[in-house]
Amino acid sequence: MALQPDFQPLTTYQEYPIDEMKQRAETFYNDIRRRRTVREFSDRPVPREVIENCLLAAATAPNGANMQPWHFVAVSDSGIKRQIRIAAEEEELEFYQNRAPQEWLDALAPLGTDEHKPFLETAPYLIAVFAQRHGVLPDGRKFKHYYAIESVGIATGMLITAVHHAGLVSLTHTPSPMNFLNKLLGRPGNERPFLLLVVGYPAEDAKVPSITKKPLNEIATFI
Ligand code: IYR
Repeated sequence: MALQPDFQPLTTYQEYPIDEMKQRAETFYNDIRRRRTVREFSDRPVPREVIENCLLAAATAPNGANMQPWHFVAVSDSGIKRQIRIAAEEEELEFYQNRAPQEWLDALAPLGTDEHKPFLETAPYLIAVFAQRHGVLPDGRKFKHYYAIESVGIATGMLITAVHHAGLVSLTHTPSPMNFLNKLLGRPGNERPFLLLVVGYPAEDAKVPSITKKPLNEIATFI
């Protein structure tokens, strides 16, 4: 039997005067545009509470039929981080040496990436994001998750934003394939690794590639 709708007043919405709205939109843009993907991390520890609040923020994401088809594994254990590094570097070596077509390697060239992933051990937290392709009822029956990948993508974007807002940096890392994460982190077969978010402080001498973002008139059309 399907549940009946149960509504309550919208009490959390806040409207701002137009000038304040303009200011907020501009201020937010100017803050989020400072975010850079970082590949050189400090080993400085990060409070677990910060990670918890970032995950709670991510889990407020809009998602298909509110099934919240995600699971996050926050890894700070150095032994598990090492195992993740070893497994990821094995896949990455194969990727850079054999699997990646030249066109893909050419596209990555400006980023200067290679198969070495020391940040997987240096950074204080690795957050493995899993997408649940379907849900499982207590009796073991499966039920469909709608728009699972879109939902997890939105939640991950919000997680990245929350991490930035807290004053930390992140790296969206996608060792490919990354099914080793299920085994290492003990996640069930209905969960597919979506990405590994590396989180922490940047290394003091961290460098980032000189790249630019497309201008508004290329990314958007107003009609
Ligand atoms: N997973 C590899 C390759 C890689 C792919 C893309 I697309 C990037 O934007 C960056 C890297 C790696 O992590 O090196």
